[in-house]
Amino acid sequence: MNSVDRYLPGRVERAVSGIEDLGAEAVLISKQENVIYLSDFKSSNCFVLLTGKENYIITDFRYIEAAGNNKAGLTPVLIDRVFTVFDFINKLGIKSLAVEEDDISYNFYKMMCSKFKGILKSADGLVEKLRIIKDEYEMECLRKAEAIGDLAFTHLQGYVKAGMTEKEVAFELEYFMRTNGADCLSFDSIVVSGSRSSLPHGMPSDKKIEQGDFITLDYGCKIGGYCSDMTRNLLLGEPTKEQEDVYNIVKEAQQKSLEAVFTGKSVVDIDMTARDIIKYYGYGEYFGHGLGHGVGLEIHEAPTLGPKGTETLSPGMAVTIEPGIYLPGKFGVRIEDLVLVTESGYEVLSSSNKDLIII
Ligand SMILES: [Mn+2]
Repeated sequence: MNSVDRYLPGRVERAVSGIEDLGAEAVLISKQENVIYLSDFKSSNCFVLLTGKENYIITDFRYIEAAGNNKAGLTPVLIDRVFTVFDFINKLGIKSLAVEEDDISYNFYKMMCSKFKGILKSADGLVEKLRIIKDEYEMECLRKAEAIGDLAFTHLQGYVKAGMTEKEVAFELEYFMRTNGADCLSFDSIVVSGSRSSLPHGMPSDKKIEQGDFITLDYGCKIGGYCSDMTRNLLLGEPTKEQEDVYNIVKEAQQKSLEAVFTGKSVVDIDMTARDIIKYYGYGEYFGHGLGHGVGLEIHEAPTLGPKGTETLSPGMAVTIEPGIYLPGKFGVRIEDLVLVTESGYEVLSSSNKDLIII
C-alpha cells in the first residue's frame, strides 16, 4: 500500500472551489465518509468546515490530538458541550452556511436553526461529486479488497458442505477475509440457500444447506476504508434444467452488460442491456433491482446504474454489474463484479470464475 500516497492533495481545494456555486460563504461537512475523504481522519464526532480562506477540522477532546495530525492542512478546532460547532461558526461571523441535508438529523437541524445566526443552504452532494472519480490510491484499495473476496470464494468452494447453516458459512467467510488482511466487512455478508436464495438481500439464517440448493454469496471487505463487493453462486449437487437455464441467462446478461461498460455510456443504457436479455428469456419481472451502483468509501454511492440513473460513465468510476433473477419460493441467482471504468473500456476487479460451479 506504500506505492501510492494515502492522502492525495487537492481534495480540499476542489471542494472549496464548489462553495461559490452553492451560494454560501462556507460549507459544513458532517457525513463521516466525506470527512474521511477530505481529511483522511475517521472519528464518530467530527466536522470539516470549509470557508475557502481557512479550512477547519472540528472535533472533541477524544480525537483532537489525532485530528491535529491531518495531512490536509485543516486547522483543528476543539468543541465540547459548552462551545459547540454552531458557536464556532458564529464566532467566525459566517452569514450563510451550506449543510449536508441528506446527512444531518432533524434534531441537529433544529439546533442549527436556533443557534446559527445566518442563512442555511444545501451542500447538495458537493463532496460526493468528487468521490465519484477514484484516484490511484483509491483504485489500489479497491483492487486489494476485491482480491481478498476472490480468495474467499475459492476457499468457500472447498469449505461449504451439506448440513452447514447459512450463518456458519457467513462466519467462515468473515473469518477468512479478516485473516487474509481485510480491515472489516463492507457490509453484513449475504449467504442465502435453496428457496431463500430468491431473497435478493436475505440475511444468513439457521437454515441448513441441502442437496440441490443454490447458495448465493454476496459479500465484501474493506481495505484502507474502501469497500469491495462481489456476488457468486454455488450449487450443491446436480442442477435441474430450470436452475441451469436461469444461471446461464444471468451469466449472459452479466457478461453482455459488462461489455457495455465504456466511457461516455449512459448508466440507463447499460442497465437496459442486462434488462433486455432477461426480458427476452421471459424473466423480466424477476429482475426487480437496478443493475449496479458505485462503490468506494461507501458500499452504495454514486453513480446508480438503473432505469432512472442520470450519469454517464467516466474514467475512474468504480461500479458493480450485478443482474439477477429471483423466483419466489424456488431459488435465485445473481452474479456481481466490481469494475473500474477506464479510458478505453473497463477493468474487472473480481477474477472469480463465473461458470456454474457445482460442489
Ligand atoms: Mn452490490
